Amino acid sequence: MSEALVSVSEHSGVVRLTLNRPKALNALNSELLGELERVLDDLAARDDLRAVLITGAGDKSFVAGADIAEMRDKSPDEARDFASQALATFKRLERLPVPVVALVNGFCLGGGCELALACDWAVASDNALFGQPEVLLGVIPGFGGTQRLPRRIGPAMALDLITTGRKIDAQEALRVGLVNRMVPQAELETLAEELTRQLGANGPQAIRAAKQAIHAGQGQHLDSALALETSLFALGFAGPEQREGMSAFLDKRPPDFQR
Ligand code: CO8
Repeated sequence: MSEALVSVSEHSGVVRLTLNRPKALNALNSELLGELERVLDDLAARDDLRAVLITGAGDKSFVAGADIAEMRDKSPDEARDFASQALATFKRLERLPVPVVALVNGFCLGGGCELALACDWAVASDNALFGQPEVLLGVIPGFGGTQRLPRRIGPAMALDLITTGRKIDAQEALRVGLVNRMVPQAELETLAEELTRQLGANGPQAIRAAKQAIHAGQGQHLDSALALETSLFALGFAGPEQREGMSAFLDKRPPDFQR
């Protein structure tokens, strides 16, 4: 049997997805995207899911882009279908009700950068390299880059990266807000374990509500977004999680949130 293109492991409800085509630097082809889509559908149906971490196999690359060999001979209609498949898959990731974190461990280019942008946030090893080099191939980003990149780092910086196709290192990615944290490559695994521990231990309903409030609120007027926060905040007092969290504080013990 051939090896899975998306490997899945799990600890305390925190699922780690590893994109597994290291010989092609984990480039995204339609087979891998199809597998990712199926895995995400399974995850979306779970109410015990706490968080998702997504990374690339090997120590050289997160994802080096969409698969150029698969794309080269496509007609416009086939190119549209390929882009639509990726956009739909990334939407599934974005719409998971739990935090999704990209663990960027090397090349994060083109469709790889667009995948990281569909995650809630990204952390990177110091060898990571980011860019949208599509113009060097005679196309524009087609997996969401022209829309999610300016929303994350501002239109001027997005235009700089997309029109020059230049690559930036993890330090610059940190400075412009493309990644939240950067660690030496040897410490990325420790950071992943720390994130797994934190996201697996904190109040699961509170974490889901926080993601819902932030995502839904972005597209709203501040007044209605604040009203949404108030509703979700109050709803938190309807379940056992708030009582456990506050009782644990007052009892001077760690909280034990039921899964
Ligand atoms: N697609 C297919 N294969 C790839 C890709 C890719 N994106 N990137 C690397 N590979 C393969 C190489 O062909 C090579 O294969 P082989 O060993 O069989 O020759 C193997 O991975 C290793 O790559 P290199 O030998 O090139 O490794 P280096 O360390 O010398 O270089 C780089 C690493 C700098 C990452 C280099 O491989 C590179 O520049 N890759 C392409 C990066 C790129 O341009 N990415 C953007 C792709 S376009 C895109 O993502 C647009 C999405 C929108 C699509 C719209 C839908 C139609």
